[in-house]
Amino acid sequence: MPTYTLQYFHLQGRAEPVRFLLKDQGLSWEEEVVTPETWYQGDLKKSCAFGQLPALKDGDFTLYQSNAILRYLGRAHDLYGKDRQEAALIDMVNDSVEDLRGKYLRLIYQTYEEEKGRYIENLPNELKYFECCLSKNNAGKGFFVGEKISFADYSLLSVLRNHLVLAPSCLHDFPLLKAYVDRLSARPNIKSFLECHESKSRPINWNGKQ
Ligand code: GTS
Repeated sequence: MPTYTLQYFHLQGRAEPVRFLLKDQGLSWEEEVVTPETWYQGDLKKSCAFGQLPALKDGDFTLYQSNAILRYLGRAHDLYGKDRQEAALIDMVNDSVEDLRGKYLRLIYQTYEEEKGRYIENLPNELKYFECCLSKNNAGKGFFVGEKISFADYSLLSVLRNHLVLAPSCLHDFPLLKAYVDRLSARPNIKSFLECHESKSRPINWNGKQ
C-alpha cells in the first residue's frame, strides 16, 4: 500500500524533487494526476490551501507548498541533518535553490524569448556559489551538508538537471557540481526512476519550454 499520495499535474515541475526523495529513499507513493480540465473547472483549486499544487497526502493529512513538503519528508525520514546547525545549513541551501528556481521559472514562463541568452550568460554567477558551497563539505565529494543526503540535495539535483536541459554545457566550469549531478543521478533508485517511461513522459514545464 502506498504511504503517500502526490497530487500534481502531468509534469516534472515542482514535484520532481519530492519524487527523487521518495524514490531514492525506497518509499512508496501514488501519483494523483490532475488534468487541465479538472483544474480549470475550479473546485479543486478552491480546495487547495493556497490555490496551487503540488500537494502531499499522508493519510488524512494534506500539505501544500513543495518546500514544506520536502521539509516534512526530511523530518520524517532523517534527511534534515544530524543537529540544528546542519538543519539550518540545509535550509540555507534549499532557500538558495528556491531563489535559483524562481529565476529559472520566471525565464521559462515570462521572458524566455527575449532573455534566454542573457540568462545563460549570467548562469555562472549563480552556479559559482553552489560550487563553492559544495567544495566546503567533504571537498565536494559527497552532499551539500554533512555526511548524509538531505532534502536540499534532491531539490538542487532537480534544478541543476533542468539547467542542463536549458544550457547543456552550463556545468562545464563547475567540476564539483557536474560530478555531484552525475553521482546523484547514478544512485540506483534515482537512475531507474529517470529511466522509466512514466518519468520520461512528464514535461519539465507546462508551457513546453525547457
Ligand atoms: N510555492 C508553490 C510551491 O512551491 O508549491 C508554488 C506552486 C505553484 O506555482 N504551482 C503551480 C500551480 O498550481 C504549478 S507549477 O508552477 O508548479 O508548475 N498552478 C496553477 C494555478 O492555478 O496557479
